[in-house]
Amino acid sequence: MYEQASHTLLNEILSELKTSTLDQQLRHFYTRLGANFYAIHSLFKLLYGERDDFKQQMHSLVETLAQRYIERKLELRQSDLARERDYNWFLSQKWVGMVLYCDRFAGNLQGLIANLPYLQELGINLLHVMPMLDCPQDHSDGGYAVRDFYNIDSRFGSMDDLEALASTLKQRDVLLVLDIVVNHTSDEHEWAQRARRGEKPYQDYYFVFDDREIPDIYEQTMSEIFPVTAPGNFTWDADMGKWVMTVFNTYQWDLNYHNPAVLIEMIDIILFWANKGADILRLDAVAFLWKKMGSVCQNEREAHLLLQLMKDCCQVTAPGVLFIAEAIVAPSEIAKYFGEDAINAKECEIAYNATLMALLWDAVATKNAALLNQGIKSLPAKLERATWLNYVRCHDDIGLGFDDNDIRLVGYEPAPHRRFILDYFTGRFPGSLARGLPFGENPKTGDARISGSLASLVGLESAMERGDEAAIDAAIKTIVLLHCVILSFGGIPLLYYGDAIGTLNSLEYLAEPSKAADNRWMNRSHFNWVRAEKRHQIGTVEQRIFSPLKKMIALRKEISAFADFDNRQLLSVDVPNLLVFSRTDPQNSRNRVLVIGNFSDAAQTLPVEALRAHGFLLMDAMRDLCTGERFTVENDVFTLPALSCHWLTD
Ligand code: OTU
Repeated sequence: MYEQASHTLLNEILSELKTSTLDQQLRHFYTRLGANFYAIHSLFKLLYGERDDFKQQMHSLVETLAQRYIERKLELRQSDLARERDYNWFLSQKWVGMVLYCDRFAGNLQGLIANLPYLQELGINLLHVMPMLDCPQDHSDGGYAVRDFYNIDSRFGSMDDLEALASTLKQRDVLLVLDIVVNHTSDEHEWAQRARRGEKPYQDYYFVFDDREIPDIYEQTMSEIFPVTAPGNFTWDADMGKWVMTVFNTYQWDLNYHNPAVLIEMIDIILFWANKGADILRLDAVAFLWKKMGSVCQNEREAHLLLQLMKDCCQVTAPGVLFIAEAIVAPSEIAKYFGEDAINAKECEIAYNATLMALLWDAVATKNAALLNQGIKSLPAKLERATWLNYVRCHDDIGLGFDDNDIRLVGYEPAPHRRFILDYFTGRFPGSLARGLPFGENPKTGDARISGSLASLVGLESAMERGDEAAIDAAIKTIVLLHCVILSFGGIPLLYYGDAIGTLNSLEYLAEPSKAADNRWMNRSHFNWVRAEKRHQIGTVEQRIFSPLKKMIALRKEISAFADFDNRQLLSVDVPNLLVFSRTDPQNSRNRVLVIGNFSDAAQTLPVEALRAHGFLLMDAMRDLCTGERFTVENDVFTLPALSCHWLTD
């Protein structure tokens, strides 16, 4: 009955479309619409079925898909077809990513194009350029408070520059990742301006209330994201004379997806950027998409339905384009953003592995891998056609997003343990060389996160100041070790732009009033090209980081066991300082790599017996792929130097 209704509606929409777009080459569009329509219609009905204008909205959605398809360039359509045929293309080990701010890295988009050789020298072939859309000068949240979703901010260049970047990257086989800020707009966005002026249809794009009654109910269950700089979840707008929901900063208005017009606008924006040549779109703050009074307003079922809809719509118009879910949520929730069922409920093909990131930082502070091992064990299984974005550091703070239960399982108490991690990275813990700052400390909940650059957090800054060679060496080794793990774990490694040359905290932000209160800017420095030059000078700090990273990146691309096909096995070896896992080539099970990371600042021994139990025969010795040297067994033990990482094969 229902399927019949869906079919009739499809025919109705198609006949309308066909008359208006007769001459277009829409064969593939019709096939894909046919294949996805049932899902799109069902989801749309689940979310908006009760509305009188349901059918009209459905028409408008399909029209958007068709218009954006008509606009899609031939070369992008061809790439869609190729990716449909080779649908697991992004699971290959060949991809290695970097995320950067184009202005902070190279001035603007043209500067970025001119400086691509730096990335290519390192082996980067996936480039996430942080958001570049038009934002207010001051209230921009680093690009995440968008004023105009269809325009590049003049600070970065023009649309032509962006298109030039996209085509240059394409020629060089480098993937382009762009941001879509799906959850909110700037309060200077046209929709917000019109809402302010009292236009009801635009007030319906947001959550606006005359008084505190409903906001108070919402706030009983919602958490605060920026408790220091933007406490609460609502902001009084004096011009409008109403309260508006602002989960993040006070100038970021949350979009109301209870209104289908908002969803259709956002799908149009997604497809617009897909048509500009983005290979992958990073969907910001996806966990927050659906607000429901009485709930935490995160990870709601409807947020998943919205993402499924976005994905299905993208499948119709731009099927080659992938989504990254930016959902920095509990480990058990993250994998749900891949979709919970491979056929019916696809969402994002890629998700930030925020769990691994946090666990790695735990291992750095504790100098052992107990919680890291436990947390990896608890990582939920993911879909086959899905992969992690593995990262050490990014533009945001570090949330201690591991599971309390895992913390207990390794013998710590959650609250004091988190406190220790925070103290360690903010340098309050005796002996710690870390130079981070607490971010988002919330006295009501006791929560806090950490800001700071990778190099400063692992102690490089303090070590250099003291001229302490041993500490400098340990910091460099830690940086290499962390990258060694993300390069071999399974998934796409994503490097942060200054990390390959050991960029320290930057305090420039303190001089800018609009940034001074947000210490995440500590870790968003202007790329130092003078220091970058030193990467070629043997013995410099820069060279001691850059060279091994470059070498591991090149190696990773050659190791087919590092492709992500559910081919990682965590090996428990009973040495708490070590992380040990094996990666097996899905095509040839004899082709295996053993990854061993030692998080201790002392050498550790690993009894070979522990590896034999996992089928590594170690007849002779193993070869370390990174050094090319034999890794020999003496007295039945392997000796792992302090803070070392190894990729071994038999
Ligand atoms: C994202 O962040 C962006 O990465 C931040 O830079 C933005 O400020 C924010 O959205 C608002 O656009 O929403 O799902 O712990 O991890 O704010 C996670 C803070 C997000 C960030 C969180 C994150």
